[in-house]
Amino acid sequence: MGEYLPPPLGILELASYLEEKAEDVEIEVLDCQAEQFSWQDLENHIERLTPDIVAPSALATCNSYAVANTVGIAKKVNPQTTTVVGGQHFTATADESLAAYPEIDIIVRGEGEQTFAELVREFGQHKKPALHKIKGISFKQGDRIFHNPPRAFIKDLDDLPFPGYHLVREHMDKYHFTMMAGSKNYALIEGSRGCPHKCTFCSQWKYWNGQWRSKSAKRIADEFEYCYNEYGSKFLWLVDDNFGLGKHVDDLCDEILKRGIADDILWFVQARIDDVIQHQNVLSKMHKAGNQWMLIGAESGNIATLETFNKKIRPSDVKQAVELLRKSDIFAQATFIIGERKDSAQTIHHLREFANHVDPDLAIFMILTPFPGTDLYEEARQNQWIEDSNFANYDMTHAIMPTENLSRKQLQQELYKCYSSFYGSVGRRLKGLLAPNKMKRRTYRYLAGQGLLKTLASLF
Ligand code: B12
Repeated sequence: MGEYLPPPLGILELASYLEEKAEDVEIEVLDCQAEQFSWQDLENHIERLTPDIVAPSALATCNSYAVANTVGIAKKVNPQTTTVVGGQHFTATADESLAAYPEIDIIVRGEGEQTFAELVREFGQHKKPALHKIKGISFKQGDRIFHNPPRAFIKDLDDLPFPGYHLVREHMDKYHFTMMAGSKNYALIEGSRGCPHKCTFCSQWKYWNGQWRSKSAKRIADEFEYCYNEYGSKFLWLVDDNFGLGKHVDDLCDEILKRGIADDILWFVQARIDDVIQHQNVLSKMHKAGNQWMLIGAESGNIATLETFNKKIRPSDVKQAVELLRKSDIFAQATFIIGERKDSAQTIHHLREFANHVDPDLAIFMILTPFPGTDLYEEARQNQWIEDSNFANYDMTHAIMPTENLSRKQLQQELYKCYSSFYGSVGRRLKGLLAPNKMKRRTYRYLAGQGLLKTLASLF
């Protein structure tokens, strides 16, 4: 993805909720990436700040050791500091993580806002906090690990305060995503949580219990406008797993257009291919309202593989969706997955042909990764398919498991071949550099200087 610095949205949402619901709490959001902190800088900072609670963001499984290291540093500075972690990885591995990392005191499982606020209030009010009564946490007491009952989800996401961007105000000008938006200020906006579909490789739907909850169109547009006016954010990335594309998107576009900011912003969404087809009428309005980039999950051109993934689309839908996006001048990024158990050199060769046939503006090839929390993880563990248990490599670029026909090394080589087949084509590169769509021209110019293939070759 090249050069980027994203704002830490998850932790900013927790922070603004705390500000609203837990009085007398002093909050500092420390963005270590924006500060370019070393581990030593972090240690010095924690020493100066003397926090009662340290709660790092996690985002993805591949960051789990960095999270453990962060709370380890907090404990080293002061063993009395309470350390709290959360997010998908630690929710899915609550038992193992508490056992493996003595430096983690408490895990907030699932949706964080209410649980974390209640926890912080409890610590503020009582010398001996009554952890057993707080729903949604797992914790250690002595040698025993406790898992309290889960907490119900927030009913209406419009009740959440805006993310606490003011807590990282000094960094707002630094957040950027060069490949996607050049030097435009970059902000993340959450329109909805969860997804009703149940793709076997995805760790999100189980985490959000197969439910999809959305903020209202007005509320999402308010956040767009706020980030634009207050921080000059012109590249707005909607983090929704599944943007939906139904009537609420039509309404959202009306709201954005009404506010007169559409021509000056660029926004990005992830959507399902069947929704692109079903709601194709909304695409041109989306483009008019500033949506210039959409990510769609194609995953495979093989019907059996799509069924194994429980993806519920047909290969022919992929081509149709890309064409619809192209017609609306929305830059189409498609993802493809290799490494399904039955994959062989031949099936992946077919996938490459499929990707070339579908011809999205940008293709991302990923290796099937058994993220904790997925059915795939359980299946892979039971069958002892997992050969790499270093979570730092769980980034969909490293091969973690072999297939029935390919070793991990061969799979890694196949990933390289996928990129080199798609981007090695001189015709595609030229078409990209001269494309009528300005996003495409910029992306291909950027990619040309990235040495992507060299990096991928270094993985095997
Ligand atoms: C935006 C985004 C990015 C941005 C970064 C954004 C950032 N720094 O904040 C970019 C593009 C850079 C990115 C990169 C990657 N990403 Co990403 N990303 C997302 C996305 C779309 C949104 C994240 C978000 O802000 N969500 C909204 C917030 C509010 O939700 P949340 O983080 O889950 O937090 C809530 C709770 O989980 C909980 N919580 C979370 N953390 C904590 C911590 C504490 C202490 C507490 C109490 C509670 C708590 O409370 C919060 C409020 O309820 C998610 C999918 C998704 N919709 O969440 C994928 C996702 C997190 N990414 C994923 C992956 C795999 C990656 C990459 C590895 C991809 C790659 N190959 O490079 C890299 C990893 C980079 C890195 N080392 O961190 C996967 C992770 C899967 C997994 N289990 O590991 C996800 C889930 C996508 C998916 N469907 O598979 N990503």
